[in-house]
Amino acid sequence: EEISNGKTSSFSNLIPTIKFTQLFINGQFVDAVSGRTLETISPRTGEVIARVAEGDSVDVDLAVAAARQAFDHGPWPRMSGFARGRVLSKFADLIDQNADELAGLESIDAGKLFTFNKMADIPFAANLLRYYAGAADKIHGDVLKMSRELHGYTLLEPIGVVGHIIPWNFPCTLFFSKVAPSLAAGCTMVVKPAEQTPLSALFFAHLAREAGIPDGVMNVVVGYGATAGAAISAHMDVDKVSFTGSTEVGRKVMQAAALSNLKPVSLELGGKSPVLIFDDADVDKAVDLALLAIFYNKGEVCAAGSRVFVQEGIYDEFVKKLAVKAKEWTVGDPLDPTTRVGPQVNKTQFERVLSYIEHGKREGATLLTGGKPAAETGFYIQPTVFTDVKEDMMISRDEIFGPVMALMKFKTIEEGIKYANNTKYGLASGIVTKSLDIANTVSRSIKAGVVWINCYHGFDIDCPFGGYKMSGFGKDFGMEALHKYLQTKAVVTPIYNSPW
Ligand code: TXE
Repeated sequence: EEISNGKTSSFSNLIPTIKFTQLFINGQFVDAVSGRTLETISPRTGEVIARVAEGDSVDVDLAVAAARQAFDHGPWPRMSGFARGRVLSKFADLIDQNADELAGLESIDAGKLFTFNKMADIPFAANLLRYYAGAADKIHGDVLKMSRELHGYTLLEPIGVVGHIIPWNFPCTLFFSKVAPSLAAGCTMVVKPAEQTPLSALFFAHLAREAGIPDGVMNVVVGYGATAGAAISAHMDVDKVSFTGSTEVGRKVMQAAALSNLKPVSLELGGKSPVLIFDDADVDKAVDLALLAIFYNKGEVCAAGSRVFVQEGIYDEFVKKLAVKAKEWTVGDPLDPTTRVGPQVNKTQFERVLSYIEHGKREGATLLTGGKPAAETGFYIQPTVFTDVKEDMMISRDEIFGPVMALMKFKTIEEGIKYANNTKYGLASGIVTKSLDIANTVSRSIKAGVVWINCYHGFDIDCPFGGYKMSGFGKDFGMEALHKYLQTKAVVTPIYNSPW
């Protein structure tokens, strides 16, 4: 059967051949036991680009068994941290060497910008591996100050078999934000990429094998959430689940963990992050920042600055300039280096975002720019800005996960803080001001896992990222992420020959 990869594009030379479409279990690419496949569809064209093996609970069982064997009896948790680090460094080099192919896969599968991805996401993934490679031989416990004649120390041991459940908006970065620290810790794992974007994860499986990661250590099972994903979170032999996705599914993952073996979970969930722009801000810079906050990665970012609050003194000027500058965010083929906004990941998300836009209109918000699909084919939406948004409107409460900004006005600092915190979420936030007093006060008052002052999307490898409130708990990135995959064992022995 003919599979179109949208090769009609003028950038078709950037489209890679798809080499890996099977599950990766115990070091081998294999079909699903059921023999079933699922279609992965290009958001650029709406066409099927590949059929990929569709794993379910039976395949998860096989992958968990392989990971269990590799953890209990294999070399990975037993080798020195230094030796594991060397393998991770090699894995990182292989990612760099395959940057073009990986960026191409991410463009056709997830609609991500080729040029940006090659310059940012792919090197970031490689550097995540290098960061944790450097940490792998520095994992150690403490010597304890015991109050009696006892000698005590702690060991930090790998937690065991980890299940990683990954969404489709950053298939590469989020894969390595979880896989890299857990590999460094000495864990083994089953990774389930999102069913919408399985291609890069399978390519990573191939590179892991090339790098020398032993069989069974890193298994990749493609499949749907309700089958493969649910099987991971309910599995009696999975020791920890790290999940990124919707708040709704996060709740299910935690429930499944509680009802099975009480495995610890970490959840990185949705957001409705505020950007507060104060009267003393440079308006042009503030406009650019607000546009980046919401339109970066077509608004499919958990940390997107989707609620923008502008203080009344500069509000009118801000809105005027925003309407002009929003047009600089050109929508188009993600393979085209001049494109700034690619297509939404799939038809479901495309329709969901459009239905929120309709809600916004019906609820009485004013459409400043955008508001419609941006092309005949593919899942493109015009960057959209609503003004006159009220706090109780759906477009200011729900995570839309698309290029839709809700703009509001505020008077005092206290009012700004109150608006910013009026959400069930608490993932990220931004402040634009020249005043150190305002920056300090507001950053301590906002209930969110990160506050970006005079910048937005300031992610970095050493900077812990994760939510407050219903945006979840547990951090990705930084040394905190490594500790999610370790557990502490206390070892105690008497100094003198006493039974206690
Ligand atoms: O997410 P899901 P969806 C938000 C965003 C988006 C909405 C819906 O608002 O519009 O969620 O997206 C797996 N047990 N975010 O439906 O379903 C699924 O297969 C175990 C924010 O795509 O949460 C995929 O691998 N796993 C977010 C992963 O969960 C299950 C990124 C995420 O998919 C499962 C994505 C189950 N019962 C969406 N059901 C962020 N925080 O960045 C699904 N999955």
